[in-house]
Amino acid sequence: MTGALNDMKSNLPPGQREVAEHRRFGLPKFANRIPDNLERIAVSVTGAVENEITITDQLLALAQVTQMSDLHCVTTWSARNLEWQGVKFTDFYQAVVVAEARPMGDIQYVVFSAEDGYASCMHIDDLMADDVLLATSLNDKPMGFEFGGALRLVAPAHYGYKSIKYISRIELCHDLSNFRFPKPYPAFMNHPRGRVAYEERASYVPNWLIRPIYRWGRFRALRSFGKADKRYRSSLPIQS
Ligand SMILES: Nc1nc2c(c(=O)[nH]1)N[C@H]1C(S)=C(S)[C@@H](COP(=O)(O)O)O[C@H]1N2
Ligand SMILES: [Mo]
Repeated sequence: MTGALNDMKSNLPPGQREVAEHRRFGLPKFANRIPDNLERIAVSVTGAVENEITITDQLLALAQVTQMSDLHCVTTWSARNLEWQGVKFTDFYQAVVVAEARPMGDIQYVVFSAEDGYASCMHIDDLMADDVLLATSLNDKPMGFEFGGALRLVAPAHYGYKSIKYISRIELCHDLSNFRFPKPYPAFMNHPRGRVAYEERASYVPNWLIRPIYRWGRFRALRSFGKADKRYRSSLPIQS
């Protein structure tokens, strides 16, 4: 009951609770993996394309947008009013992927890979939504290790696990036959679309069961990420 009241008061999607602070989060397996390159965009475009390409700074030549949006994690926390800067995925798709990589056949999904070993998939129609960004900064600062530099996806209508950080590869696909949610995590943790409005948190498992399991998983993940972040900060040269 309290949960339902909270949801109504804050207009959050079902099952979500607002967090005061947006912190780096994700799957514990990837918490300690620090990408070598957090500043320079270097992303390959592969899969069903005529011409494989690598994107670097040309992304910065596209129209830059600023967008305020919320981040809803499947583990039931939501961070609100995050201000991202970057380019719209549709602009990138038309200007770079279509023009230079030249997609082949009927593209249905895009599989993203990241520097830390994480991977995610998005339906192509969902990527064309106006609020999907390839972000380069958050609150006017480069995202860095904390929030997924050099490049991350921002897909506010989808659960956080679709907003992949530290992007290294964008693969165009006709179907999801080659995609598997990163091991050792079970396949049910992935939903092909993961839309918040339909509460597509996971596959096969009902939400009444997945919500409490994920709430518990959240604390485990927070511990892993808290430790990893501390280790990362202590490895940095001291700023004078
Ligand atoms: N590369 C990478 N991207 C990732 C993850 C990850 O572990 N690695 N975790 C995902 C999950 S589960 C969430 S909720 C969001 C968290 O984003 P944040 O670190 O900005 O809070 O990142 C998503 N993108
Ligand atoms: Mo998440």
